[in-house]
Amino acid sequence: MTGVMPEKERISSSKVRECLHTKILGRSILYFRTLTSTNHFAKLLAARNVREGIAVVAETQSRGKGRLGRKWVSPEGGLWFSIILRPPMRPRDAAKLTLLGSVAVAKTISELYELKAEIKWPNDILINQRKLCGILTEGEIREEKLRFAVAGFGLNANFSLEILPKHLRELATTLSEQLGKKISREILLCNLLQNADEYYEMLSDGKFETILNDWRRLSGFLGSYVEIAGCREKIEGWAVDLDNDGALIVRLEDQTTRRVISGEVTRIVQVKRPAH
Ligand code: BT5
Repeated sequence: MTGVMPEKERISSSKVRECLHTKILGRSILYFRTLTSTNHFAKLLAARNVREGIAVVAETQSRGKGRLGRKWVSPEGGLWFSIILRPPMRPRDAAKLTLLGSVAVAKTISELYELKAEIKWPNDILINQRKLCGILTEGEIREEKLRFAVAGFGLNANFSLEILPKHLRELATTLSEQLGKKISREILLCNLLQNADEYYEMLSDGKFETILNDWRRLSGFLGSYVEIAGCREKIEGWAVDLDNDGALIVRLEDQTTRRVISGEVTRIVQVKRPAH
């Protein structure tokens, strides 16, 4: 899937740098024509004690990863990148980084293109119920501390759905499909890093609540009736809120609530009935 794209259409990291005014994220941008996985590469780099904030971008990935060993299809024209982070947080708080990433993506998409992006907890960004972006946060734990984290973003930018395997065409969308034209991936990456950097600073300043409030405002998810498959059981109910750790609170039919820290949301039906 490589080698087809004309040079002028490739991502120019210098153009991204020119527009970037972040404190930490994107302080250095490493660009590759192709990698197996930007997350994989960023983790190798992070293990060598490089500074946080480095972004690793690849035009294509030959073995892009989703959660739980799933595959992320990464053709030319997408925006596939990972950021190395060293937040002084407990390993159990690392899910906050995914939440931070998803709210940064939703904010950026609505600001730049006026598209209504929804966040499907915990790591998907959808447009019209189709997946535009997925986030994969991985980390390394040492002596019960998070040594580093890598937040990987897979954002379907400029390619036709025809390129994707058949089973994904109904489930996925791309920005160029939504807008009927190609977008500048440099502007997208720059703005996304900018928004994520602001949220990252809030997180460092102990203002996770502000990020949560933006999530609540932007996600369009709360109030949905959801089915969540966890590793041990499947539950159904209304997604009512996120708690202060970013866990999802689900109200079941019998009015009891459950706190969900991970799982696969398999169905979302918007319901008019209030969840409380
Ligand atoms: C995710 O996993 O959504 C996380 C995806 C993260 C990808 C980025 S790309 C840069 C960085 N480097 C990596 O190697 N990974 C990260 P999950 O929630 O498990 O969803 C995976 C599922 O999404 C797959 O099983 C497919 O059904 C679907 N999928 C795969 N490729 C897709 C695509 N390009 N667009 C939409 N859906 C896709």
